[in-house]
Amino acid sequence: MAKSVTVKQPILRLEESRRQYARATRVLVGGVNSPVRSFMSVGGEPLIVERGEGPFIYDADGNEYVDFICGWGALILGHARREVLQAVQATLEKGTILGLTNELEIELAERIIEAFPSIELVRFVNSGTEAAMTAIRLARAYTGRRKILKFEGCYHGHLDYLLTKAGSGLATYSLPASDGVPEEITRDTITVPYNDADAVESVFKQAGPEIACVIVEPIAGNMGVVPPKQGFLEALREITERYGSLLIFDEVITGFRVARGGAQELYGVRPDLTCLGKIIGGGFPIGAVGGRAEIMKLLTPTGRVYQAGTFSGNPISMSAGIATIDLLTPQLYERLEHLSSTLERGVVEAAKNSNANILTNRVGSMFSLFFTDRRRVENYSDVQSSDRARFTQLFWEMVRRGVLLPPSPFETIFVSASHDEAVVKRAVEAFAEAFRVIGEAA
Ligand code: KE4
Repeated sequence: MAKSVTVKQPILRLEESRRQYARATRVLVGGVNSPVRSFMSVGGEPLIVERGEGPFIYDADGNEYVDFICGWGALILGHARREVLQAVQATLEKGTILGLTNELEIELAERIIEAFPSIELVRFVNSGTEAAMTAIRLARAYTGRRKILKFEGCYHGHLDYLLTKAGSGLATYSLPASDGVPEEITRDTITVPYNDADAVESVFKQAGPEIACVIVEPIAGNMGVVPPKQGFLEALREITERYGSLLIFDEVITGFRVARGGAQELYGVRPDLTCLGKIIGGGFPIGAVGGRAEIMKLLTPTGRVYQAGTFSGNPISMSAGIATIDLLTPQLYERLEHLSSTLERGVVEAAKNSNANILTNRVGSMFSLFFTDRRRVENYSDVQSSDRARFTQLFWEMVRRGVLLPPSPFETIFVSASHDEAVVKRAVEAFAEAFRVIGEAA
């Protein structure tokens, strides 16, 4: 049971953040444009940030933080990477939205197809939400079926029929579902525990011929990081094939993150459709859905599944995505692995030295820690049993020490290629002091 803790505000100077946040709340709902930024889940006022540079982010008071939010996973190269900015500046010289197809869209799509053998055709959209929405519409059209199976704690964006027992902001605010979504919209959405292939099998035994698709984060990143158990993804592949349903991998986080070809490269399981986002936009708004040509061709204009978007494939997002992907070399992934494993080892060591009971889950440069005595965290209920109050204490102790974790235990700590050994060492030292303070306060 979470112990109630008084959240001591950081000792940093935060007056300007406070002033700007007060102003923001007068014109923006909750003072934010996405709920997880409100810091409500960690019981305090949010930072207002001014700029980012490499692994650092600076708030309105000029405080410097080592950033582990990294644009919620979009910034695998870190903030303001020179090559990305130069590519965008060169594109801007030719205008902004051009309104018709531009070569940059072809270039980025070719890179995605080269990295993802399961993808034969791509459609760019402007967010991960749109990618998931389009993928599900395609699955329903292709199979002629209505039902969708998703997993507790997975988040695929804020589309009506997937806002059931979702992760990210819904988990943060303990919302089993969202208001404003009529019951008949989610009636066809079946939700089972993550990593539970038996539950999937039994649902398919009952309703398999009605199920259009299974949508899954192949490595969950919206309940903290929860990797797939051995054989889980293979089971989803086998079951969906057996019943003629489609398998959708939501790789909005994992695409180009855990490997150039995402989780499907790492685990060797090929979905029918893939959702992408974040990294492929290089820090600009983006989403994409890709898959087998026979499915993708159902989209307008070649098919009857309507989908459209004013800014889809816009040159700015395309050029930032191309510049980013062209820097994702095998050496870069080796460096990310080295930095991330160093960080994880340091955090585990620091916690042990302060008798803080934590468990870490990590896949490549996606990392989470949970305050729990459990030996494994494999699904949403395991995550929910962790001590959120302790996480809140840790979060603010780290802010005090100039290290910015995602403001929720249901998010992922991301390491970027701009983080170096010195920055990781600084973060580990901050973790060690924070665990000590928390331990003393216990
Ligand atoms: P967007 O619509 O926010 O671009 O993408 C939705 C989405 C889809 N699929 C996965 C696996 C995702 O993680 C996301 C969005 N991730 C959250 C953070 N966990 C975005 C941050 C936010 O909501 O502000």
